Amino acid sequence: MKGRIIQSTGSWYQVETDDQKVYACKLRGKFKIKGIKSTNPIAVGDWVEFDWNQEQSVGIINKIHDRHNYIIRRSVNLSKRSHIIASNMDQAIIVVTISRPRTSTGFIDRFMVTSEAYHIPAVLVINKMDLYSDIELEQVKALKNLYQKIGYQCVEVSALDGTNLDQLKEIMRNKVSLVSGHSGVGKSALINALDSSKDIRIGQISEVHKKGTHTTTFAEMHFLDFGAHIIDSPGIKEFGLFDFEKSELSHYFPEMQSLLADCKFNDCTHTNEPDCAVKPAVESGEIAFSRFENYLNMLAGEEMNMVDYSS
Ligand SMILES: Nc1nc2c(ncn2[C@@H]2O[C@H](COP(=O)(O)OP(=O)(O)OP(=O)(O)O)[C@@H](O)[C@H]2O)c(=O)[nH]1
Ligand SMILES: [Mg+2]
Ligand SMILES: [Zn+2]
Repeated sequence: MKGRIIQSTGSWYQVETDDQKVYACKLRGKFKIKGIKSTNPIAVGDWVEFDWNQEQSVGIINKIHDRHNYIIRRSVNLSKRSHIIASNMDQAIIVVTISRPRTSTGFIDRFMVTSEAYHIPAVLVINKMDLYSDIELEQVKALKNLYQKIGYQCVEVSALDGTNLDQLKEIMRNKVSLVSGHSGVGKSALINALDSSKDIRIGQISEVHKKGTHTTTFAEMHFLDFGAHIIDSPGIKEFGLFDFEKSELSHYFPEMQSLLADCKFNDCTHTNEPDCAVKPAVESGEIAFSRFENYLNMLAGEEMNMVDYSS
């Protein structure tokens, strides 16, 4: 039988077949996947083959299919092991909020750059539209204009009152979407709102720090009744970058990429080089200053190597 891993807890895996039936499975013996030193040999999103034992109600996974793409979180400790968060997704949805908690453009841009690097389309979802002040609504507008102009799909939603959830459903239908973002932005609440039969545990926003409390602790794929797969994942604080060449980074900023041919040097980093085409575009406002600033921060190389998309 063939199915897709929707959850893994220790040595047990929940495998969903094409008819949305779920089977509890274990791994046959030791599994090693070449090239990846990960703490989990099988991740949410993986397609596997398994034998079903009717009497014992247990499946044995005997084959894992090649991954189309995957996201790795490198462990911060000394062992060079990493954890695969999810694999085989069609798009990555970043859920952000203006307040409670606040999401910075630095965080958004790291997410967008990583998605670009591995050709996973990214969608920006601005949640909690029900609670913003007039000033915050202006910020929503600015954020939406900024990312739409670059070419990203943006949706303003509210899990609480249902605003624009139909629009989000259209974006998600017939696809596998990874949902990511800070703790407390409402990733799990959105899933519950998109499909009323779902009852995923949601957390509180701490009154002191206005932040989430890390309620979701492992990735899990859910099938939603309008025909979509969504991978809920634990909130992340920082989104580090993969290793890249300095002259390569601007390739992952679509609005810069179209100008690169006009820079004098083809390895231009758009910092101190003469006859650069990107810098004048920042000065004229054609490229948003926040994008360029975040580009420079990434170039300076802080907080790298925490999360990695690969294909
Ligand atoms: N006002 C308002 N509150 C919301 C909305 N969506 C979620 N919340 C609240 O935000 C809090 C956190 O929601 P969760 O769904 O647990 O957030 P999460 O992103 O899954 O957080 P982690 O699992 O910790 O990563 C809960 O108290 C929700 O009720 C919304 O659209 N409007
Ligand atoms: Mg959650
Ligand atoms: Zn340049």
